[in-house]
Amino acid sequence: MSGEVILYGDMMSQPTRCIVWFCKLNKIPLKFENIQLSKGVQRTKEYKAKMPLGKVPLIEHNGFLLYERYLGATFNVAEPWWSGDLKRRAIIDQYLDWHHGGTRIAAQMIFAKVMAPAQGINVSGDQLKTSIGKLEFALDTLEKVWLKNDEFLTGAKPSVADLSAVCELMQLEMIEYDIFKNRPKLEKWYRSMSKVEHFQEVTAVFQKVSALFREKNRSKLIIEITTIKHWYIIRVISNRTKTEKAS
Ligand SMILES: N[C@@H](CCC(=O)N[C@@H](CS)C(=O)NCC(=O)O)C(=O)O
Repeated sequence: MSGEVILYGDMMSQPTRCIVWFCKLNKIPLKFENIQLSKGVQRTKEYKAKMPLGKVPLIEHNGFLLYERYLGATFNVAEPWWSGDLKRRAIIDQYLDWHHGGTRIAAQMIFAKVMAPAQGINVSGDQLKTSIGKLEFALDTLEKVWLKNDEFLTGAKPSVADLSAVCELMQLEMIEYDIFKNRPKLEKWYRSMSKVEHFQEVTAVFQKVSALFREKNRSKLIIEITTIKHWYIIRVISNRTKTEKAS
């Protein structure tokens, strides 16, 4: 492949992590441009000139711009993460199509429990209940449909579908949401995926922020997160004992 591949993203974003992981596994070198979502960089005029939706990820290769995570076809990546076999590719697409209205519901929970409180947005108890209901349904669908016959979502081998799903579900660690209760297949699958090469390095930033967030929730630790390039600088400002129960 000739020409540099640039990924505009934020390692706190699920699809960004998925692309970084996919590229590492398939030895596609990437230049990473940090678009810090918490600072609103995605909404700046300069960024929107390239990505009018104002979202990450964005992939740029020799002037070709791609808004989604579907790099496999672009770079002709082969098994197991993508496939040259049309039927297997259709099965991968079938999951990815469902993913956006299914597994991606996890993001609604993170909005309700992490982002909305940070931005002073009120999420009603009813809204929260609806999100929990949809999430539980999605998790049951993963257990009972996608993992019904095979160890991975699209067959006996993992694919970009599994990378996408793991990157999404890991967010729920932040709010200590138990996704595995009564879901043994999901748990086995998640454990297998967390042993896939590069998992630790791709999720390191997220894991660190997630651990601090959990600690903050338990102890009212006040932290400030800034980034330089794609490194997160986390500063503990003060540590007070929490008096009320975490909600
Ligand atoms: N459709 C994209 C996801 C786009 C998306 O929702 N990105 C989020 C971060 S995960 C974003 O940029 N949010 C910032 C905003 O909406 O301001 C994919 O699944 O690959």
